[in-house]
Amino acid sequence: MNIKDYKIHNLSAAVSKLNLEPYVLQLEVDGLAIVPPAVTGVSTDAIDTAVALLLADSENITGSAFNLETGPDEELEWPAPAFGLHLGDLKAAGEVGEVTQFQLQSLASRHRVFRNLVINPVALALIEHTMGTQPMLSSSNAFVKWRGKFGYGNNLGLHSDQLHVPTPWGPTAFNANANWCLTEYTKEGGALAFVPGSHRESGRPPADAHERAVAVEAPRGSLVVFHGATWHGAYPRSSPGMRLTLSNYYRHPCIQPQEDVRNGFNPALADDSDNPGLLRQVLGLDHPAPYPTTDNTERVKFGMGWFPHVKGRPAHEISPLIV
Ligand SMILES: O=C(O)CCC(=O)C(=O)O
Ligand SMILES: [Fe+2]
Repeated sequence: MNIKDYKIHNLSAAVSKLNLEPYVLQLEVDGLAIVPPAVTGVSTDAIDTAVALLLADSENITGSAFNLETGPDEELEWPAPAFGLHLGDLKAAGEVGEVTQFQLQSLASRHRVFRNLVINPVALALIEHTMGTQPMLSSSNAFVKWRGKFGYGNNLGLHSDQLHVPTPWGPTAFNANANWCLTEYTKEGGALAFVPGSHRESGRPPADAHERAVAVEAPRGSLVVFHGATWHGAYPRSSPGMRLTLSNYYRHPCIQPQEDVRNGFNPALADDSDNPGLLRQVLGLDHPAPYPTTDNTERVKFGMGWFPHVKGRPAHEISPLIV
């Protein structure tokens, strides 16, 4: 199916047309589906472009060149802690290892290739299945990862993405995730780890959950979709080279976004995508909430914007209510 033809709220038709029944089954039973590149409709060229952009951005941000086969050319370190999270303290407590990963953020603003992945019909249909309603984007990030013993530590960093939602959780996802494997996923290569069926446990993982974790092994270009309740983390990368992941994180409309998409995304960029209307919808650019007020007159005009006026007269000209 072409992105141009995809419409939200026609889900079972989209699932059948896109041949997604096996992945809906995996989502239902395991809480996570691995969709091979041939099913996603995404070209190798698009994956190559995403990789080239992320490697260039990684060099631009850190100052070190990066190579898929060997990792960063130079050793990296975190900045001295300025406030809040003291990495130094965590490191002393054995909870942080060497620097082997960082994130690149707000990728929907970065390039058309990332915008098209946000509205990829296969990803959207599977995410919509987990939520039972129109998904919206919460954030679009990349995990840039290379070799290192520690990774997320002994418990593999297991967590559920919808961790801010009060428990007990039900079958409807409040968040769900589409991880695009921009490089091959193997256990030694630092693949995603997850606990099959954990989306039915209705809450966050216990301390020993990693004993039941399995690796998500998948070829480059695969799409991994998982329910916001599914316990997941990642293995450390023991093999040379890099693992690159695009994590498009979606939300149920009742959940606030991680990124301030409404104010941070230049709406003109939506036109530079394969389906501007759908992208605007998923980014929530035209969503009625929160009301887009700027000054007091605008407050009156936007909001509900539905006021009575005197019968038989044209609509009343409203002046600011507070000056
Ligand atoms: O692969 C990883 O490092 C973890 C990914 C993850 O937690 C996520 O995308 O929510
Ligand atoms: Fe996560």
